[in-house]
Amino acid sequence: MPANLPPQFFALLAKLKEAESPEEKISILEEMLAICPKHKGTEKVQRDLKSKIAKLKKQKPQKTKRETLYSIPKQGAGQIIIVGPANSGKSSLLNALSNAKAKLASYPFTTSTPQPAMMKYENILIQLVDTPPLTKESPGWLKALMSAADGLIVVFDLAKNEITEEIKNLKEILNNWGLENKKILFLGNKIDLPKAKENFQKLKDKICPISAQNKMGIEELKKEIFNLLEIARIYSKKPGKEIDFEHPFIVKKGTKLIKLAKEISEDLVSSFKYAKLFRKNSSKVQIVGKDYLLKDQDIIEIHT
Ligand SMILES: Nc1nc2c(ncn2[C@@H]2O[C@H](COP(=O)(O)OP(=O)(O)OP(=O)(O)O)[C@@H](O)[C@H]2O)c(=O)[nH]1
Ligand SMILES: [Mg+2]
Repeated sequence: MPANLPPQFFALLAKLKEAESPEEKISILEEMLAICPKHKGTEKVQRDLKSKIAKLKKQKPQKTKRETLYSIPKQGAGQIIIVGPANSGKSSLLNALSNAKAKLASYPFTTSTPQPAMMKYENILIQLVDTPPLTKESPGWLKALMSAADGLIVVFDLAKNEITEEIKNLKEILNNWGLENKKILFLGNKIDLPKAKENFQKLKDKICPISAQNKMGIEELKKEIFNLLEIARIYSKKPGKEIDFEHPFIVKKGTKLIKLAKEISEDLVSSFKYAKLFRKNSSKVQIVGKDYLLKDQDIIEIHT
């Protein structure tokens, strides 16, 4: 029985060859296993992947340093770190956006280690990481995690009396840590509370109101998170074949078509002649070249 592996599987295979650390290899292999279709034809592939993961896990040296212990390997289409003051609702937000069941409580430092979870946005998964409260005294691993991330969500408790002060303090930490130019979404949580509504009216800072508890603004937020990443989902089509809308390639918005061709297969770079560009729900077909800049939801059929 043919395995019918999706194109993203082969892109990950290429990435695996370049991966150096066991952690990176495990993360790629786990992603390959996750997207591998589950049927009889792929049983051997699945077995091989599982055995490679098990072998690498055994090989992994015992880590003692917190810095490395708390690094989270990236998964999915992008990694977003959720940060903010104590009790602002970071864990509640993680739970509202994903299937995670992070512990919530009205006392501070309920979360003491980073907790990753996957958020589904349409046909892709985006990794979110919940973290302990962010203060000037936060440990180095949190700064490292934030620096390496593709984007940040900063959550404030809008119902707090000192909200303006808290926003100012947090922005200061981001500046001091050299993170002010990262892609950041500022959120004001607990808008379900009257006090929060009152504070929000007076705020001058650009902040998006939500309620993690009542799920207000959560669906819109998922789209905002996707937009923050500035990525594009590209579907590769083979002449005469069905389009696989479930396994898009993920590239940075505006990536040149030839770069994607290289990711699909090195051979395509030299043999590339032109590509047909289709759009969902449109019968229009455009002919594009190597330098075409990819947009979200482009359907590409490469001709050699
Ligand atoms: N009214 C209201 N309460 C909320 C909302 N989101 C969270 N809470 C409450 O606020 C408290 C803190 O929520 P958490 O999600 O644990 O906050 P956190 O930021 O993860 O807290 P730490 O991990 O300690 O930093 C809990 O009692 C939650 O039930 C919200 O949207 N509205
Ligand atoms: Mg928490």
